[in-house]
Order: sequence, then structure tokens, then C-alpha cells
Amino acid sequence: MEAATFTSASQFLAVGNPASSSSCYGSYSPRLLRYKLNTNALKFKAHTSSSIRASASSDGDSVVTLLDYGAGNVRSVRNAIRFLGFGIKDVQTPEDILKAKRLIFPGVGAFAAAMDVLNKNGMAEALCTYIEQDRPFLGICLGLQLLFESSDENGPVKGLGLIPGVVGRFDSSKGIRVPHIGWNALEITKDSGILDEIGNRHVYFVHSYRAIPSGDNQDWVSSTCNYGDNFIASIRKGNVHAVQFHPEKSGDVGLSILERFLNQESKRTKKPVQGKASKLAKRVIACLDVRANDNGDLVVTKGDQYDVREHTKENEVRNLGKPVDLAGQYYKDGADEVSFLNITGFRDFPLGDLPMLQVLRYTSENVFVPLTVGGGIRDFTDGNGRYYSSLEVASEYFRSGADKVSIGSDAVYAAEEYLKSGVKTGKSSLEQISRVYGNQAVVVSIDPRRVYLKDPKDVEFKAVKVRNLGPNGEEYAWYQCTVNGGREGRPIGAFELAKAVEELGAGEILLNCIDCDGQGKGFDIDLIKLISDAVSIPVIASSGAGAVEHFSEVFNETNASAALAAGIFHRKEVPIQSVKEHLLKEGIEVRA
Ligand code: 1PR
Repeated sequence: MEAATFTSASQFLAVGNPASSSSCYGSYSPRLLRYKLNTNALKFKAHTSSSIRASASSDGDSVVTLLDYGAGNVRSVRNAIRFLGFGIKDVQTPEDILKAKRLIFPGVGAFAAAMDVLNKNGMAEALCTYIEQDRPFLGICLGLQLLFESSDENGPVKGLGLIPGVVGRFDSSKGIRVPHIGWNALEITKDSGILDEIGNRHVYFVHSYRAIPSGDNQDWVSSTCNYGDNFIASIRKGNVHAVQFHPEKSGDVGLSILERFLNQESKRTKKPVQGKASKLAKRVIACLDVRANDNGDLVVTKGDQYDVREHTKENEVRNLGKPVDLAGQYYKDGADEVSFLNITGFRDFPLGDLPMLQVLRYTSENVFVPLTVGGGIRDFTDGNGRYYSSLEVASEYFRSGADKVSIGSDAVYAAEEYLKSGVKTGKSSLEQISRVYGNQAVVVSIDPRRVYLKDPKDVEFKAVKVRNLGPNGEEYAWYQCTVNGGREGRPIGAFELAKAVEELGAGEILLNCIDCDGQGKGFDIDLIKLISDAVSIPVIASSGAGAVEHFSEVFNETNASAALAAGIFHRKEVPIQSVKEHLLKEGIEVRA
């Protein structure tokens, strides 16, 4: 399943079984046949380059048609289009597709659900016609996959059948972490037009399914990416483009790709910016712990071992800046992602917390890397007896601009329940949200505390030998999970939790450590190694970064996919760029 942001759960759940939908295709796709017979219909246009700027097309038409087929929120694509100076016309009917001058199709959600919607409202047919007429088209992520004959995602399910090939799942038995999340390199295989300017730079991917290049589709493929095997990163034929990655989340590089598509008719000279991207980069993430201070203003705060109050007479909440400003700054500084943790979400209902939603909305207008938000994602009944499911809470976060949500306390309860009963009820927040939005959109944030042991057999939880002995010379420790911002220890270890939440649908783990938080003495390597070796989803190392060397240490000694820091960035002790320069010097690939 690809990332999705549904306007409401019921909207998504109303989508029926694709097998029963009125498909315009027989067992041999007529679209594919027509394409094979009619390749001359696609004429290749000259392609040139230009710099990123907020300006409309030189042909004077500054409106782009957007196919948001109603199953998802494409807020970040909208924001990027507007940032580049273009207006948006939403497709309401199939005729709007046929009348479009340029069409962007940012597919979200599951393949089957998307095809079902497109078939039912007649948009599949209109899309095929539009593309066959070689009119300017840009598909993004699922918007690329749907062009193929079929997908294995909950399938096989038939696609639009314009490009030969089947979309299949990444094979995690090849030792890769699935979903494929992060900044990876492209191998450009032919003149791609919209990619000409990006040179050898990283772009942002987040997906579990991909199409493989073959002799049958080689005339479509304009770039590939390597992750376990080579998969199709983009296609181009004439004016028809589609990309598996997310240009709207790929920083300046992504904006330049969108800008080249939007300004197709303008004169450009090809000026590729040379980078050194060769593989999936390790990510550097800036984290903003956010809460209301005692005056009710939303501030970025930062704790020492989760204590965020100043040790003064007033005992006020530590205030390190404004969330939107800091997020914008970190984006400019080169953060690969930005995370917001609403740290009092466990007691304040997030849908009542409109400032936090506002923070997300404003941030997503100018920050074009992935945004994660966490805090308070759980089922909730308000003072008037109105029940909100965790899915509704998450949906509101997504609608406001989040790309991923992070679940803390509620994931602990779900894992405990699952380990006790051995049954997946399908009702936990984790299961509900990952079912609708895809597991790549669901992060589980773990807040463990180290508990030292003389003998690992003293507990039923996984214990490890630690490099730094405990206060009484203990050689072992287990990592006890906590809830409610570290206030309550639970009878489950980080190891057991991580494995359980992976099974329940988490796509990534944000691994904090209360003992290391805010200490600046380095990440807890024992913990991060334990967890990153235990699961096959990406693990973000968090808590304790105090120097650039701590980042190379965690990447050299563990299988973490990303490292997150807060205090050193907020206090301007170590700029993000210095971390990246250090990692590059140490031979660790990062997005430059
Ligand atoms: O339980 O689903 O409501 O989620 C609450 C979220 O808020 C959880 O993700 C939890 O980690 C977070 N949280 C709750 N209380 C605190 C606190 O600090 N009092 N923040 C808190 C946790 C941890 C990190 C931090 C790193 C890096 N923050 O993300 O940013 O430790 O810090 P450093 O680089 O300065 O060492 P729910």
C-alpha cells in the first residue's frame, strides 16, 4: 500500500471490491494492445532546464489540473504546486481530465481501491485517453504504478494497462528493510526531460511495491533505482511522465522536477547539478517536542531525561522557539525529515489542540521534506460523549500536512494485548491506521528506560550485555517501555514491543531512550543495535546526540536507517550541515 491520506475513514471504507467493479479491460488489456500498435502517437519533445522559482508557466497558463480522486489528501502536492506559483483546478468529472492542459495525478492509497474509484467514476477511461493523446501528464507514486498492467498489492489487481509489467512487493528476504523509506539515488537511463536538472542527487521514496524494468517496458523507463534489485523510478514517453518517488517531498531537487514539468513549454538549457548519490542515504532528522507553555502558547521544548521544566523558582516549561519557524529553519539547513511530537498529547485531546494542527498546516506550506507528527493518537471520547477513533485523529493530522503519524502510548497497550492474546483484533490504532494509510505512514515511538540486571535470566524480557556497567556493576540491562511521556513503566520490553508492532502494521520505529535523552553523551548503541537487528522495518535512532561523531558511531555500529536529534540543533551547538559533512567524510552516504 502506498501512502494515503483519506478525507474520512468512511470514504475509504466505502470503496468496494475491485473485482466487482466495471473494468474497461478484458483479460488482455486493450490499452496495452492499443499502445503497442500506436506508439507513433507519442512524439518526444525537446527538454531543457531552468532554476527553481515561484513563477507560472511562460505560456501564460498558470493553472494545473489535479486528479485527486477523492480517496486521499494530496496536501503536500498542492502546497508544492502553489509554492511554484501555479493555481490548481481539481478534477470533478472525467471531462475535466479530457480538458486539462497539464494533469498531475498524485496517487495515494491502495492500488485496488484507487483503481476501483477510477473505474467507477469513469476516470480510468478518461485518463487512458488523455495519456494516449500524449498530453502533459505527471503521475506520482501510486500514480505511476496504476499505469501498469496489474499489481500484486492485495491482488493481482488490474491497472490501467498502459505500460507492460506487474507491480510487485519488495522482497525483504534479500536483507532489505520494507517499506523502502528514504532518500535514494536514481540511475537515469534516457533523456527524461523533467529529471535533466537533478544530476546525481537523492530523491525521497516511500513505498513497499514497485515495478521492475523489462524488455517489454524499456521504452518507457527513464530512470531506475536500486533497492534489493533495480526497480523503475520514473517513466517518460513524450509528454507523459510518472515518478515512483515524491518530488513534493524531495526538497529543492523535487521542486525543480515539478517546476520543469509545469513549465514544459519554456526554453531551458540543460544544467545538471552534480551530486554523488549512489544508494539509500542515512537520514538526519530534526525533532521538535512541542507543548503549550504555562501561558498557553505552543512552544518547542526539550527535556533532560524527559523533564522539560526549568529548574528555577518559576519551574516554567523550557522554551526553545516557535515550531513553524524552527521547522522552516531545519528544512533550509538540510534536515531530511522533520518530526513534531506533541508531548502532552497523552492527556490533551489532539483534535481539541487546534494550534498543533495549525503548526502542521503552516509548516507544510514551505517545508518540502517529510513531516511526522505524534502525540495523543488513540481512541477518545470527548466531554460531550462524542467518540473519535484513532483513525479519525490520525486523519486530521494527515489532512493538516503530516506524511507520517507516530504512535507512542497506544502502541504499547496494543502490543501488550497482542502478546497476551496472540490475536490481531484489527481494532488497535496501529492496525486501523496502517490498513487505511499504509504501514509506511505509521511510526511507533518507543520510550524505553534502562533497567540494569546482574543476570539476564532475572527477567522474562530480552536483556543485553551493556557496554557501560550499571551503578552496582551490573553487566546486563533490559529496556522497559513506558507510556504517558515516560511517567509509567509497563510490563513489556523494547525488544518485545518492536517485534509486536512490526507484526501489527508499524512501518518504522522511532527509538528513544529516556536515560540518554538530552544528555549529549551519544545514542544508546546497545539498545539501537538490539532493536535494529530484531525488526525488518527502518529504525530511527534517537536520544543523546551531542556531537557529530555520535551520528557516525550509530550508523557504523548499528543498522539504524536514520538518526534523530533535538537539543543540539535547537541550542545551535551543532548545525545539521556539520553532521552531514562529518558523515560524508566518514564514508557514510547522506543527502547532500
Ligand atoms: O504517547 O502517543 O501520546 O506520544 C507522545 C510522544 O511524545 C511520544 O513520541 C514521546 O516520545 C514524546 N514525549 C512525551 N513526553 C516527552 C518528554 O520529553 N517529556 N518527548 C516526549 C520525547 C524524545 C525525543 C527527543 C530525543 C532527542 N522526546 O524524540 O526529541 O530524545 O533528544 P536529544 O537529541 O536532545 O537527546 P503518545
